[in-house]
Amino acid sequence: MSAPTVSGFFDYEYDDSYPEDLYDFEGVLPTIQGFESFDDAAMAQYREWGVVAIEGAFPPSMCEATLAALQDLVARDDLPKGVQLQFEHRAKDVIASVPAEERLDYVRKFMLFMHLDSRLEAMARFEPMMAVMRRILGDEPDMFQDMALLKPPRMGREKPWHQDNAYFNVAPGTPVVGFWLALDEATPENGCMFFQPGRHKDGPIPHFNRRDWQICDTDVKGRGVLAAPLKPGGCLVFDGMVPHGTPSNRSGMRRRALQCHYKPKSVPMATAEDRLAQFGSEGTDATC
Ligand SMILES: O=C(O)CCC(=O)C(=O)O
Repeated sequence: MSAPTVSGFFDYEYDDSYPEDLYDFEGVLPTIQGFESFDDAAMAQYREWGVVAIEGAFPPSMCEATLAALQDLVARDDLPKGVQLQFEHRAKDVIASVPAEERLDYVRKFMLFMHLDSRLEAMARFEPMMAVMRRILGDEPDMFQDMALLKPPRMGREKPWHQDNAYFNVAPGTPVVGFWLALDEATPENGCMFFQPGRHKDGPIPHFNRRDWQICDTDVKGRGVLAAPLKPGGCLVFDGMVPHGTPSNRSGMRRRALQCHYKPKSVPMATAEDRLAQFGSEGTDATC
């Protein structure tokens, strides 16, 4: 019997070490309850801090359907071109013998898959969430990217500090809203999100190719970090310019999450040159 075909590729071998105090935090991001609580005060916090945390945003049935859809998709051996499925490096020796329905526990990153399953499309177009997006963007939201970082137990590696717009070809000043949905309880131990609220106002920060395309560690430390723990079904709505990161999952707990990014429909995408002119470190004399 031949080994099962597995779509996807592996993360590179990496050194999972970073300064131990990189995710020290001064406090915890406050939460509101449900999208319907996204009122003027929440809007003011979004503008001021660049992030709002919402518990109980999605019903448990929708989270279960989302997880089932993710599990079904990564079990497929015929994923269409354009979909990116990346396993953790440490899954390399075992993945061929892992039952298809357990593959999700070995995935690092899954991208551009949302259109393949109506359960996921329903989640990405959940009207109470879209109403919040419309309010922030002042336009019809255009979902231009979807992704899941699954951070498997004891394997899931760090996503170093970054601004999301450093990854997107959008013109300077384009409002981008990130949406991050916790499918398991997310805690500081299993790799919840950490933010530097308010720092989106400082504009683009130089990014460097180190453990990832990231902000220099020394540019992060000691600058008002808040952790954003969430229960399953809780979500974060955040500005594409607010610095954030997630530590490695060194715990035995799953930390599955899904994220989408929205821009105003009337604003076109720009070029990689536009992006690097803002976030690239070459030519700016910056070192890391
Ligand atoms: O889910 C995570 O661990 C980090 C997500 C994130 O910040 C990103 O992919 O931009």
